[in-house]
Amino acid sequence: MQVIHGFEHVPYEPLRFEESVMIERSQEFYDWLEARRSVREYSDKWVPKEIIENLIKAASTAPSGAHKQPWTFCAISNPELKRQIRIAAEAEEKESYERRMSERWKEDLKPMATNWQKPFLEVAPWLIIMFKRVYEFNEDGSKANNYYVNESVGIAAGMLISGIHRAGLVTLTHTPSPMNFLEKILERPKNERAFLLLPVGYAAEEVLVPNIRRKSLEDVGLFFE
Ligand code: IYR
Repeated sequence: MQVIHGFEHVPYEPLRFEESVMIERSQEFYDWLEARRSVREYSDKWVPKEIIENLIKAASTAPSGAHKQPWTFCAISNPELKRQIRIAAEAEEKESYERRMSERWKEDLKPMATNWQKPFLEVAPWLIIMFKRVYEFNEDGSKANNYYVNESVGIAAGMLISGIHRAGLVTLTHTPSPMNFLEKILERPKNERAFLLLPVGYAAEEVLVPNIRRKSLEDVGLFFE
């Protein structure tokens, strides 16, 4: 144990593999993530709470600015709360689709076949709502800083989505806009802002997803060797 700038540091043993094993593992990881799809139609089949707890714990291992972990995950299975969330989300979405979104935006969304109706908010057994904590409260009520909050919560969201896929469940990144109704319904403190809503469950039988392709490595990766 060593003390650096007055803080304890301990040895860390990262996982290490042969190069050939790393190639295999990274290829497998890609194949496995490539098989993920966003799903909009859900079964109402129950998902045990323990799975959701593990997924939240896993997402909360994300790196964050100054290790402040500026997130709260609200996991909702309560049917009355899910109903309230659906009603409020659909009211916002209806307004968005009918008035707020540009024609160009709606044109871009055509492959997703979305509309203002969000039945998955009641059908999926769980909704996980991620809140970002834009600051913290000290014990005396004064404010303490968090850092790189959007980056930190975004990384945690990616890890949560991957975890849901790994568990054999499906999700969707739903961003009703504005989302502040979630802060009200869930009675969140003033320092929390809704970031992302993820329905979690099994896909409905015979679910369809848009026939879209991901960009290739050549499109997204540039190598400067
Ligand atoms: N929030 C709306 C619209 C929407 C926007 C984008 I960008 C999408 O990729 C999908 C939907 C909705 O959830 O329907």
